[in-house]
Amino acid sequence: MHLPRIQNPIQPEDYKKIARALTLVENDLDGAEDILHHLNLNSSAAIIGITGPPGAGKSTLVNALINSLSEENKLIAVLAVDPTSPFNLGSLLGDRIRMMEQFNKPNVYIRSVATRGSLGGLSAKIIEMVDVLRSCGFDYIIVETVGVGQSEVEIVGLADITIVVMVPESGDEIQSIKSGLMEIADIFVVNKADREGADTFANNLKKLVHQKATEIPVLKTIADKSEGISELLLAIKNYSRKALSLKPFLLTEKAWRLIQQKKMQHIDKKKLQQNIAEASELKNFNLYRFVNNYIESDL
Ligand SMILES: Nc1nc2c(ncn2[C@@H]2O[C@H](COP(=O)(O)OP(=O)(O)OP(=O)(O)O)[C@@H](O)[C@H]2O)c(=O)[nH]1
Ligand SMILES: [Mg+2]
Repeated sequence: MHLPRIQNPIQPEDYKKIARALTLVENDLDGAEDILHHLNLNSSAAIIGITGPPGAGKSTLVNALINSLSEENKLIAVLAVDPTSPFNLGSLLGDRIRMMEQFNKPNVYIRSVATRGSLGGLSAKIIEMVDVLRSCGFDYIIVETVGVGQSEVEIVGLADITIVVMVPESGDEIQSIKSGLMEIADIFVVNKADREGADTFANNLKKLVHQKATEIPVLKTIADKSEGISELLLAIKNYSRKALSLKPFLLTEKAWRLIQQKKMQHIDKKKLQQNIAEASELKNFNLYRFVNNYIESDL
């Protein structure tokens, strides 16, 4: 199957081809390997990861970014990673409605991706799906994920630029910024800057971030009014140039995850549980010895 090399406006048959290729790759169906082995990855697409707590305004921000980038005639793809938690169903429905206006834009492709929950966040095939989109010729590929621990870390290996979205009410989360988020964020956005406490929160965040002597921008936005979006886009574009020097690091992160997936694909967790249940009945059960034996016998 040949991937289309798209142009603006994207042709209806190309939308179909993209959707089909993504489905094959996402579900590892026949033809998926063939697509992946013939990707054209020389394009200069920018992969933007957007993560942050539920309801921070990530989708609204994506919407606003799409509007601005469309004015520049860019081709944009969005992968919205659905959280598996049923608590998010309400806002997911909201996402669909909010993003609906983009479905009429001939330069935009939007798809939601189910999480497998396996690694706590991102879908197992998200790296491959992004590369399919890159190969089709999109200029910007945006991946939205809800920040739930692991997925924030995973997104680093995937995206050229990781944007962490916070809100003025995230005061309590400042601890998590200290312990981890700082490493993954290339840009911090304080969204809902129309709310009380936004300036204080943004200033505290700035102080914290700049203590580490890094030059991570901290920007304020009001996504639903498209305020602060041009500043954010500028920061994204400035960062894209820097990201090039990180390429071997990013490629290593991706390779790591792909190898992990391939190595693990034959391991059936249910069977593993059965085996452990049986083995742990034995008197001198030892998990470390069990794991060693398991690896030697099964792989
Ligand atoms: N006051 C205010 N509300 C906003 C702003 N940006 C988004 N919202 C609202 O916040 C709510 C959540 O926005 P979403 O864009 O769905 O947030 P999200 O982070 O994508 O949510 P999940 O995908 O469920 O994690 C919506 O009702 C938005 O209209 C903002 O800048 N100010
Ligand atoms: Mg959302």
